Amino acid sequence: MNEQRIGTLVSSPIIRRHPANPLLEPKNVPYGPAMVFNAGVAKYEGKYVMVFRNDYGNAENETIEPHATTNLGLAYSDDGIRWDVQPAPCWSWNDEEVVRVYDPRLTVIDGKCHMCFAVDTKHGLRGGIAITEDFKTFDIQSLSLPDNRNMVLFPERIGGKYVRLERPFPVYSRGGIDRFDMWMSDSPDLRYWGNSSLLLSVEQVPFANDKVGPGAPPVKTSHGWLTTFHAVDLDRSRGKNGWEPSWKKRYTAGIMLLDLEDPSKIVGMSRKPLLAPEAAYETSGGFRNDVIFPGGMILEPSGEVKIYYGAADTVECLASADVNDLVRICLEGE
Ligand code: BMA
Repeated sequence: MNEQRIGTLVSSPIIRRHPANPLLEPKNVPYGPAMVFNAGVAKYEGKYVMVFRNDYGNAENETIEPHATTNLGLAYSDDGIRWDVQPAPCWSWNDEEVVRVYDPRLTVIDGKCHMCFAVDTKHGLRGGIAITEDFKTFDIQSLSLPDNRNMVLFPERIGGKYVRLERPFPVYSRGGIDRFDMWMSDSPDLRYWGNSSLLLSVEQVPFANDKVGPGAPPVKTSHGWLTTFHAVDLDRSRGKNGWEPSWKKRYTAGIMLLDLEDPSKIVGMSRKPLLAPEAAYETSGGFRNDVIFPGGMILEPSGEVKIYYGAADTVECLASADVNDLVRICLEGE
């Protein structure tokens, strides 16, 4: 299949990258990862908490170690900008069946921290949900059927149900290639999930031709649930773009607004990327350049929305925008 090329993309003028970017990079982590990225972030018990992904390898000779070495790290912060990285990883999972867990997303529900995560197993990719109160033990509530990934939870029950966004991988029905969309399911108890419906398809996003999936867990505004998503475009003419011998994709972050009572309804969506790879730490020197992968979003009392994202699959960054501007570009479709 020939993908329509997307061409140059730029970030929205309403978003500002933090001058301290990258907020976290491998040299800040005392146990030797080569990539530190795709974090979940929440405000929890009076602090900012971040759970981030560590992958291993050697940036100098551009080799990565087997995925089995992936683990999750932990950091705390008083301001969401300067992070105190804990001395050891907080979780990893590798056994006869499970290869690794990665890409955590944090949502506080009823005062407890809920973590969604991706799980590579020997029999497919699964999406997991766990509850943790101390970031030492993770009480797993459910693991999806394969293949599913990129789950995020809404911060409160809607119509009495937990709601999650997710990205299954329907290969055969979508032409045997990547063409993955964003779905939604609900649950009475975090264990049994159903009422699944399609939320956002690749075709609806002008800056995607490959896949779209959930970003950070949604935040509540008076106009609806504000939520980021990742949008991917593939251009087969791209070649080496990072440590990998060949990397033909680009990941951008989009933004949309979902109905407060029925989040399966999209109230508005910006037709342009919110964040497209432009800064040096997004476009060069990484494992996979031109990747922006949002995983944490915090609405501050001032109206500032902090958006945490993995850049180039190698470092963790922050950008922010005013909540009214974000709502406006969704409603105007700007
Ligand atoms: C996705 C996930 C992310 C990663 C992205 C770009 O499919 O694996 O963890 O950031 O690819 O490599």
